[in-house]
Amino acid sequence: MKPSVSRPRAPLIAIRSIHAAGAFVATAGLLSLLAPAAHANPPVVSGNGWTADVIANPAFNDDFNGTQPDGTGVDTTKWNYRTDQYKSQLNSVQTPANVSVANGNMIVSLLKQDTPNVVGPNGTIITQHYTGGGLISKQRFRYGYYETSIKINSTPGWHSSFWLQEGDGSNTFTTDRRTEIDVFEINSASLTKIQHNLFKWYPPFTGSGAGELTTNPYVYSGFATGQNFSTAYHTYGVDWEENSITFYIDGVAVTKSPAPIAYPPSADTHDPVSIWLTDVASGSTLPTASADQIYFDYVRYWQKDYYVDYNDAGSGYAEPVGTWYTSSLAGWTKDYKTRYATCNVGGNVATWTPKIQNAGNYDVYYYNIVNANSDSNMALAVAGQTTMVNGTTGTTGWVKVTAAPIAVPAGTGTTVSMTSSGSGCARAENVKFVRVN
Ligand SMILES: [Ca+2]
Ligand SMILES: [Ca+2]
Repeated sequence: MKPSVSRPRAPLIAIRSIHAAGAFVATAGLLSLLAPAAHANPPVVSGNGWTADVIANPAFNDDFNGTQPDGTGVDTTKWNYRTDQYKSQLNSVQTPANVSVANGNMIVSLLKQDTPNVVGPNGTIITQHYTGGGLISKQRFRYGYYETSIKINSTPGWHSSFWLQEGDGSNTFTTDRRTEIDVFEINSASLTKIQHNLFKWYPPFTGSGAGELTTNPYVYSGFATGQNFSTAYHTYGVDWEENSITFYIDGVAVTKSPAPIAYPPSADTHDPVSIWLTDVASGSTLPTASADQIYFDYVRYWQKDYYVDYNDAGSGYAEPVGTWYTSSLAGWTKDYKTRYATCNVGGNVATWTPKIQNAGNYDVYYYNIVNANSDSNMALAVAGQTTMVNGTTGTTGWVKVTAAPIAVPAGTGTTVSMTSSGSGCARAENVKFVRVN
């Protein structure tokens, strides 16, 4: 259950206005438009773990201050470039040359510029007449609060977006993508309209758009904000929790009622996703200007809870003792299965070790896969406490294995260890550390 949501705090950050001024006073003289957008921290809900230390320490951050002494240069340790050339509805080729960093902004240039010899529909060779671009984070993330501040381009024909999906930018429609969260999409032919989406993708990917389920969890277009998003910076955010999603504009929740959107892991894969900051020529309206630009002031991701799922490569899950197999029993998220050790053998061990960014007090949960032949007496040990869990009764789901919140240091010093009893099949899937205070 989620406590009732209070409005997120929106303190003004001094450095934010400096960047905005630096970017635009010199180039456009639009001083009257430079009032900095409110900088919204993660949505503060009393007691839900968004503590001051977590808010002060984003898990991912780029202020776009450059890698060079003059403040230019994309930090390619953090980012891949979007470089796709064609898909349905895509009218531009994306190039690294269109992406730059200057004056505290990441800038995507949108150009009327021919690219010949592009492989188009059904293998035909076409010429694309526009170029766009964007950045895709090399790191992937899951639950938490994501936010960027953007001044949208003003001329029609372009599709700007801050979105979350698997992929490295070379192909928008990768075959291993599943979860897509569009924090916003703006078609610059309609600069007062904004769209938010959750999409679920599943194989087979036989063509552009194929594989998308017809019933998407959430698509909403056209928030009537009464403002033109291209005239000033605005912040766009999403709070992705295990069971829900809330979208924000300028720190205000804008999710269509009822909010937040129910989005449980039983309904989708909830795969870790990369952050995409992109602008491309797309749709039926072709660009009318020969050049335009979009400005991204910063992007941040805050994390308060930690999940160690065996499906996530490098998550910290291990099977140090015994022989383990993949089970046909469903797991924590849709479509993924679980693990089990040789049945009726005691002493099999699975471990989960999160990489904790911020020391604090956490509740720890084990995902219990209930089945008639599961282990009836698994020992879940963490931080000197051991809790016995029965896998034969009740409902598959989270079981708290800490009587009270435990103090967890930063780093990888805290491990949850599960040991089989010898009665039934011990099962392993996921453990979570939920920040309490
Ligand atoms: Ca900046
Ligand atoms: Ca899993």
